Amino acid sequence: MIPRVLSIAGSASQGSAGIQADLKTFEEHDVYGMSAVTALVANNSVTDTGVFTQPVESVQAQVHASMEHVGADAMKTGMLFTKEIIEATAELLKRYGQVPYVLDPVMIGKMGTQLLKEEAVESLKEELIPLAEVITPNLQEAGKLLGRRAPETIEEMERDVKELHSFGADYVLLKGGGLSDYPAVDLLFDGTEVKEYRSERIDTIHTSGAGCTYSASIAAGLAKGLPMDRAVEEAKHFVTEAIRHALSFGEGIGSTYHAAERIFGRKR
Ligand code: PXL
Repeated sequence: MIPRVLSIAGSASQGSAGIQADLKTFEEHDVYGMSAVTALVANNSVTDTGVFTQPVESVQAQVHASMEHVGADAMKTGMLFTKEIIEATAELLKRYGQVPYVLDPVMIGKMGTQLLKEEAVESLKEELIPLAEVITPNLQEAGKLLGRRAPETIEEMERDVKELHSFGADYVLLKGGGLSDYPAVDLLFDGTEVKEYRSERIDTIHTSGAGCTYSASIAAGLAKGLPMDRAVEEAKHFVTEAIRHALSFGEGIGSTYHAAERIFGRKR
């Protein structure tokens, strides 16, 4: 049977991030994608014009519907927005989530919009992170989870990736794309060893959806049965090409191109 992946996340109308990025990425990986939408974000390349939250019962009904009739080989969460949705998601994962679960701790969108309420950060830490196979924070999210400033060097990233592991996920992937003085270095920690994934730094502002695409690609790899280090390695290539061939729509931040690896291949 085709591997199946469920994403519980927000809709990003621009088509670059959120559920849209997840489903496009799943399709590129030949896995069957499903969604439970937590909130709708109306966004364009310059600004977000509205955030419309779904009621908890809607999220629950969407997950029940896909899990009872299709089932999943991996799950992913993105924008969860409220404490109530996080609590409901934790219950749903306990019921259905005996499969790898990728938690992307989405907090603030590229346009500066809050995608996780301030008062929900503790619930994310206490209720969801311990259920995750891997969490994929960027530098700002790592800082927020640890209650201090974001790491600014690779040495600080190494310290933080180890500390984040104590929150209870099996793996932590700390993404260093925001360290502008370095190549794009991400660190994966399994509790014993830090593994490094490097790619060249691509000079573009059009990176909307990069984090969603990366975590969705990892979830697809895990659904296919790849071990974590291989799933991350493949996803790092996938997102690097999606950024290299980003689409400069509109007047502001354009979109990562989810089909880039298929259309253009990998640059070696
Ligand atoms: O890039 C993070 C992100 C995630 N999820 C949704 C978003 C965004 C950014 O705009 O809108 C729904």
